[in-house]
Amino acid sequence: MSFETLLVERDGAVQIVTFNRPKVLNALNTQTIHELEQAMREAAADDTVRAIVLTGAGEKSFIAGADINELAVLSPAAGQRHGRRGQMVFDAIEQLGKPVIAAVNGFALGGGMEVALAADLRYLADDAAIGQPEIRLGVIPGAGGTQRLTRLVGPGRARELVYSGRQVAAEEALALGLAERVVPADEVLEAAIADARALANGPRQALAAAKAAIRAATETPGAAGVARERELFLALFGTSDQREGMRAFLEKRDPSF
Ligand code: CO8
Repeated sequence: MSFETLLVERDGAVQIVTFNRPKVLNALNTQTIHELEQAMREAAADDTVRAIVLTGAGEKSFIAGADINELAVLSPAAGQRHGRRGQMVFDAIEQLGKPVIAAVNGFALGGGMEVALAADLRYLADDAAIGQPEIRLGVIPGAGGTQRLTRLVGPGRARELVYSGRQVAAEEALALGLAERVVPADEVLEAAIADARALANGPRQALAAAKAAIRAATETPGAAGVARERELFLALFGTSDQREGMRAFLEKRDPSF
């Protein structure tokens, strides 16, 4: 399917999804959320897609948040629907059984930071700025931000960031655990694609299980998380990934997944 607010391209087994409204710094409107939902559904269903990279069009911004022109005029009921939809779509990114890397090429603010938080890994351009400025608009992060941010950086830091609404520069984001890599701005997309390619060549079932197990650790307290890990771990025995991975080790060769 073709989209108006997203650009969806392929690099082998890597799907590259570019938020494409550069005139408004790729702000998310209702159409973008609908299209993202569709793009994630298609990526989930397509076995030839093994990893996904999310990025923003232009050099200035990943996503500067929800489209404030639209948000400002939403009725309370429409606002609730929009927020719920955003939550569902970002949950779908987090729950996709394939690795997702956010190549954050500039501003990732509000709903834009929430998209990045829903990805597995965040690679930030060295001039990127990430933040949850909603408090300054009289609201709070409404698409998973309070939950995912708290899980990533802990409640104290999450409070400081959400209460202040300040922008965090790339190096600080790295130190806080909000970013996995900081890369020169003109290399961030290529770095994300290169690592996504490596993941795409990895063991599909084991990566999906690792993603689900780590999510269980952040979402499920104590014993239930350990039980979920055990379930996912045991379910890998007998899969082609497990058989090939262990056979290759014993045969002293590289695995072919
Ligand atoms: N919505 C609509 N338009 C925007 C947005 C936005 N979020 N951000 C930037 N734009 C527009 C500007 O209005 C401007 O348009 P124009 O050229 O017509 O005046 C154009 O993009 C360029 O922006 P600036 O001139 O402002 O560029 P600067 O470099 O001066 O500043 C900033 C860049 C700092 C990013 C600034 O644009 C800014 O502060 N933007 C708003 C950031 C923000 O507050 N984001 C949070 C929005 S609220 C939110 O995301 C809640 C999410 C709720 C869940 C959503 C589920 C989908």
